[in-house]
Amino acid sequence: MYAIYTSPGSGGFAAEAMLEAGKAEWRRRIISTANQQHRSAEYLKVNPAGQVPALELPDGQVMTESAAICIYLGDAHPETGLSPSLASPVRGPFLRWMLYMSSTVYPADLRVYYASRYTADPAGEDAVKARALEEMDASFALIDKALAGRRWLAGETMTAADIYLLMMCCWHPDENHIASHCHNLHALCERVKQDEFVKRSNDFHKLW
Ligand SMILES: N[C@@H](CCC(=O)N[C@@H](CS)C(=O)NCC(=O)O)C(=O)O
Repeated sequence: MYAIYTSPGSGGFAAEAMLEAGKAEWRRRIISTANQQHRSAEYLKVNPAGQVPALELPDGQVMTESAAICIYLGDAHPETGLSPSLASPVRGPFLRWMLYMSSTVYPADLRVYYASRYTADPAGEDAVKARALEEMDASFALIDKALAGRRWLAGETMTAADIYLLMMCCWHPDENHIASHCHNLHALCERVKQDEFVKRSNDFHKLW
């Protein structure tokens, strides 16, 4: 059985949609970041970085990094079609977008939410936040352009990249930004929200 360490509204959202889609046996272990449970000595033994999500595999190994977890679960449950195989021409674009989001958009979002961690000068926090938001918006504009004429980010069917992208968009501090500035992206998000496994993950995460 898998176990996912997760907190409401966190990067666990995409991982849990993948677990649901894979019809895997799994359980949720709630680590409330709001209550600082991710800083507890017990949880730091699971993920020394003190972050969620973390996935415990059936053999007891622990994986961290939300994008890696999603790619892995898609690979482990190929019948979902959510992680295109190495034999697929879509594998390259799929990995490209997963890593782009986890290495660019997600960190920019963390700078928006935890601005105080990114400057030694308390007076600089607003500037950190403003620049990080600009970076998020530039990334969303880039993705929106790449989506012109496409239904999905990679290939012709929904993949984990689309679920991950929905999560990034839901984290935008201005809930109207995507709908008003990124029309292709907004349409994709509305499509992904219809997926039953995504809906089930959102029952816990309440991203929308
Ligand atoms: N690179 C990590 C980032 C994980 C991360 O920062 N998670 C946030 C929640 S979305 C967290 O644990 N925040 C608590 C904190 O940093 O104090 C990933 O993709 O999994």
